[in-house]
Amino acid sequence: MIKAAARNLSWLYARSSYVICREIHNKKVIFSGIQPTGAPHLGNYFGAIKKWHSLQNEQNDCIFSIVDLHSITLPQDPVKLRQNIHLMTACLLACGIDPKTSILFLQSQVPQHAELSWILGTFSTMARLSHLPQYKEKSQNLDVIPLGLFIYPILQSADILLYKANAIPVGEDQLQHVQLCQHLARIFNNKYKTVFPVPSAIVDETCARIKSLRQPDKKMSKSDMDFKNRIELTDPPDLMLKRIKESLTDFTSAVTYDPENRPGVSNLILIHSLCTGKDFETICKENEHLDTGQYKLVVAEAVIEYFKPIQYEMNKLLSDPVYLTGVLNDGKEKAQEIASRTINEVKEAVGLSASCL
Ligand code: AQP
Repeated sequence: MIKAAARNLSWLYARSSYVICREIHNKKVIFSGIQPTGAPHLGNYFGAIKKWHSLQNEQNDCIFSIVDLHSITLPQDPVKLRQNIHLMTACLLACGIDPKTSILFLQSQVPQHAELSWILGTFSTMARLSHLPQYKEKSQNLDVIPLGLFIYPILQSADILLYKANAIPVGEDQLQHVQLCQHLARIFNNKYKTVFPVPSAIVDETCARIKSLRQPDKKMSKSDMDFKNRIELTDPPDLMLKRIKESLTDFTSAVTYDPENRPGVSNLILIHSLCTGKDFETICKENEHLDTGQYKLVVAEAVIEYFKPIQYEMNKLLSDPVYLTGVLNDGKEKAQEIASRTINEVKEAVGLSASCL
């Protein structure tokens, strides 16, 4: 009988350790970043931040960075940049990023990002970087192209690999950059037998590319000079209404979802769907008696309602800059601990180490 009980007990242990192992195995290390180039817009929120929040709540190891080193690839006013760092911190917290369960930090406070970026740069080629679509798009209107604009995808790879992240939640615009990171991880692993996990992008197809309001063939973007193209999370309700009223639709008045032929109204239906959880078909059916002008008011109401609690929280946080600085300082400590372990491993592998002398 005692033997039988012991057998049962060991079976129980074996079973529970299997469950625990499986959970550890399934737990992902998530890394993602956002530039402090202004307030986040609906594209940032639905394409990235909302996913960060759900990944955090699924008990993954989440590391989120406000990537200020990336933001200076194009000129920034120092006073405005500092303000934007605080603003972005408040926005992320208000959107549910919890600094107790996730690491939230400012990229420039962890110098290992720049160090690893240099090392990875020695494995990359100018040919590969010059084919990246974001570089081509952003450099086409510049007479003089800053070097940072050319090499920032390598810094992005360093951001990811420094934390040995295996999953990167991003919008569609970042897919080629994650592919570059995969390529660099493989090259490094082959050469030095050091194991960087080869990360995968997590892209939610429905909201991977929220379009610009007035140029629906382009993505909504913070760096767009025309504010009318986006809705920022900090926009007061009347401004959100104004932006949606001024959005570009077409000469057909019906509310129908057809992203190919009717990108403007389809973008509004997508935003409406993301704010209400209703599917496209239900939305079109419910609003079939309206023309697109009237429908814009319905969309605006949904957007305003959705962001009301986030805005309330954000305003509270913005009135406490000491707390915001404290959050980033705590995050820096935690990020540095991981980053310094990885950079030491990398330096050792490459031979950048005096330890064998
Ligand atoms: N329109 C979008 N739809 C879906 N996801 C988007 N993202 C950006 N725009 C959209 C995702 O948001 C995350 C943060 O990206 P970012 O800081 O580079 O934001 P941005 O709006 O793209 O900012 P900028 O200043 O306008 O950057 P660029 O220079 O890229 O045009 C990323 O995961 C991004 O995919």
